[in-house]
Amino acid sequence: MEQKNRYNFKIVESKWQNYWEKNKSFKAKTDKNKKKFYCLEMFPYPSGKIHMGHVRNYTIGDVLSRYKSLQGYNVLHPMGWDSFGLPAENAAKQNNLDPKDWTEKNISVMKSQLKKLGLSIDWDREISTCNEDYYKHQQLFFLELYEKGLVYRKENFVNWDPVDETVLANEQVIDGKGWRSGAVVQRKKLNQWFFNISKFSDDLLEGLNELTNWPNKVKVMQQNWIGKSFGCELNFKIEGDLPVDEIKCFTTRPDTLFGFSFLALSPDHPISKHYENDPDFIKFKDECSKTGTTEESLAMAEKIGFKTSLKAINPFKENEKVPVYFANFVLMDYGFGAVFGCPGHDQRDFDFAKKYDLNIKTVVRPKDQQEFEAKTEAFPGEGIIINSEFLNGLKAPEQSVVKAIEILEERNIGREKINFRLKDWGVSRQRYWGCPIPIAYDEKGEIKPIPKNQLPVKLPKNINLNCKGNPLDNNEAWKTVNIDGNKYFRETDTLDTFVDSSWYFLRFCSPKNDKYGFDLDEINYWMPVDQYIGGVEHAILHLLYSRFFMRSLAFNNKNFKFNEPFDGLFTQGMVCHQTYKDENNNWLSPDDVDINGDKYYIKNNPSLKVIVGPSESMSKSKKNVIDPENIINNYGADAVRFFILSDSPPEKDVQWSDQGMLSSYKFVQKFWVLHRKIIDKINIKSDGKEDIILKKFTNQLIQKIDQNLHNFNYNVIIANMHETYNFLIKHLNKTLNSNDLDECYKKILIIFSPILPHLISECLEELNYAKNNNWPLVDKKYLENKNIDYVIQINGKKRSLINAEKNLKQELLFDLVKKDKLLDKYLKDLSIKKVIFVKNRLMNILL
Ligand code: ANZ
Repeated sequence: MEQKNRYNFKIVESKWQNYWEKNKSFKAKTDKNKKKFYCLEMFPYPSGKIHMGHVRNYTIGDVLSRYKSLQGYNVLHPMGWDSFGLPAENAAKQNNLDPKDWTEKNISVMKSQLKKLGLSIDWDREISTCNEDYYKHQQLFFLELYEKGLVYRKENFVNWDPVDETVLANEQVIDGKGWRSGAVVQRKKLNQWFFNISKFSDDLLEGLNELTNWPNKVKVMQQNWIGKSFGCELNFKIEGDLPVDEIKCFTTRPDTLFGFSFLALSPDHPISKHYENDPDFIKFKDECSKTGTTEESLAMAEKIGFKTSLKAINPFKENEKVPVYFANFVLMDYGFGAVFGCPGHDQRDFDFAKKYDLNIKTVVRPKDQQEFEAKTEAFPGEGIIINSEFLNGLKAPEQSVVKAIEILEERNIGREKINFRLKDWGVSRQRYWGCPIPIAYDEKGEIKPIPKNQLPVKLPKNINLNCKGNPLDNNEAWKTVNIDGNKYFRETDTLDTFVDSSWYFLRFCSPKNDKYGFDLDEINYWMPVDQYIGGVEHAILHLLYSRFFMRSLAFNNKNFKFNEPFDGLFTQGMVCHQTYKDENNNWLSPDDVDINGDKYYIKNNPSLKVIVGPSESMSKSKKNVIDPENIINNYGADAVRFFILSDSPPEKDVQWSDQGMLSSYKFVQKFWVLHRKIIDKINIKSDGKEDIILKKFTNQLIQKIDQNLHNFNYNVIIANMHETYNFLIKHLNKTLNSNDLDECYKKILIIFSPILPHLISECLEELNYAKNNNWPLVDKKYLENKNIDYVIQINGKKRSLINAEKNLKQELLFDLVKKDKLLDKYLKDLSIKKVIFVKNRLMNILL
């Protein structure tokens, strides 16, 4: 790194960081007559340090924000902290700290790291969700939603860790066991708070059509999550010794009713009441509670059932009666918690029928097989209906489903129904480090919302986290609350942190508004977010919750006019790195590995081999991480920004490479050397003829960079920058007009400034141009290219390129050939036998 003395990036970068800081350059302007651009990136969790994923995400957003602001937009480019959540609580537990102290320390480290990257963030708008002045507004929203009937409480199953006596999130259940205690997780019913997101299922689905600036894959994922199913509800007549006449099922395949062989109920179906004292049923329910609560875990688990004394009658064949079971694969919160089993055409039903020796009847055959029987597995595919009387011969499912529903409706047994997979959003978390739910209960357990003038409900300080269960539940003093002179008990659950991040983009528009979560004028100006840049891991929940939150605020509120929070969405790829292990199968960090040619060994220990694994997205657990701060300190923020954008399109994964990082660093250094040369040239003050070539190059470059910025082809911009360097270094020997050079070079610097903000600020300052902040316009007259490159071959081999006017005649091109220095040595002494000329393409000279 002996080149450092050429260009000391450390000094330059900190100088510009200080300058921006002092001059508040990135403060969002609120002159509302100007067009605005709201750029939002990931809302970071303050885990301690920034990672390369952050570097990539914020660099992409920063380039865009700087570009828009040079184009004259009022740009809002804020940053905040998604600072509630389990890691803080766990870290605090382990190290005997206060979660707030831990969180704030992390925030200050990460903030200083982000500043080093030179991001154009309006730090005056910084927010942190664990601050009272953020969550008090959220508590008010909660109460408003409660008044609107969009929040309710109901009993629901949770993953319960019986050893830690705590509720586990789905991702904390590993192979059916608690991640900390290792205890087998149970299903337990708890009273929980829910947001009524399913009320908006159709609207959330329809709304996707408006989102033309969202990647299609994300819309498809949302669509699948919302899961609209077309089918019907069906009443089955029941016989038996219990007071049950009918059971209602939801089905998407009423056309398979002739294959009906059992009816299955969720173990929590109301009918289970009749069995609650039956020891065998209790045993069965116990078994069921050992599988998790997620749909995937239910689908994977072995199918088990409990046979009732009831029989269900097939509505299409009244003399056919089939057994009724409770079965573990039926969910209580989908449809009606009851399924009619058709083993021939549904795999779960097939597995169940095999286990309990039930009938398997085939009622659909593949189009190309006349004789068919579902013997070894279910056949859920398309085909032709068979063995089904009046449905025979219909195309399944498109004709047969409609026909079956028609008949069921005629006979008054069922009716068309649309169902959504989307479930209401359970927001209760039994944890300390979250936003307290602003609710209390009286002695009888009746709900009493905390009066709005008693908000915020603050988290208590100095609490013992090392107790079993929820620390808030153990804090008697905090739990009791006086409302209107009466004693109540606080809700001790806190809100899911996804609630915190469902409206942060509104808060950024007026982060200091004390009266309410946002100021209407401000959101009317800034919202919706013009460009959101995030990881694809948020494609479903976070985006859906935010879309719901907007709808819930707009519900019964004429003043709130937004349904969609994010107009444009861009999902970036991951940052990946090779993985390393030692011979004992332990992960190794890249810092522990020495590389010599193609040999990898443990640092300073050539005798200890390293096993190189595939490149995977950087993760702490595999230790394949590169610390951005070290890299910034070694190579400078500009080089890091340049590298992280260089290799792949932003939507694809990028491979970390030390080599790539080094060459980005070299580019920055090289550019500085070039800059010095250009300054010298400009200072010579020569006024030769107009430099058309340079002007053309510059204007075409502006156009290309505009397009590439617009299309998120940031990696192509890096290639454009390399081209520009190569062009300028050659062209500099030819230029004589210092005015043209000055003018064009300034434009080039401005359009490079979003990528290399520190270096370019320094270059512009030398030209007394640092305060200029206008994006250059393309001068169209230089765009039209009248010249083309002619390929000149000697005996069929390409020996030169001649740039000349289009439609040149053979003789004129030949004159240029004779003057071309590269061709001199071939043409000097030899005689020309033949010249082949292809108009506007090439000239081949045979000697
Ligand atoms: C009979 C049938 C026959 C079904 C067949 C499928 C295939 P989607 O598309 O996801 O909406 N189902 C209904 N309620 C259920 C519940 N509470 N728990 C588990 N499964 C339930 O799925 C609809 C299908 O899922 C329904 O159609 C029902 O099984 C099942 F050849 O009815 B089907």
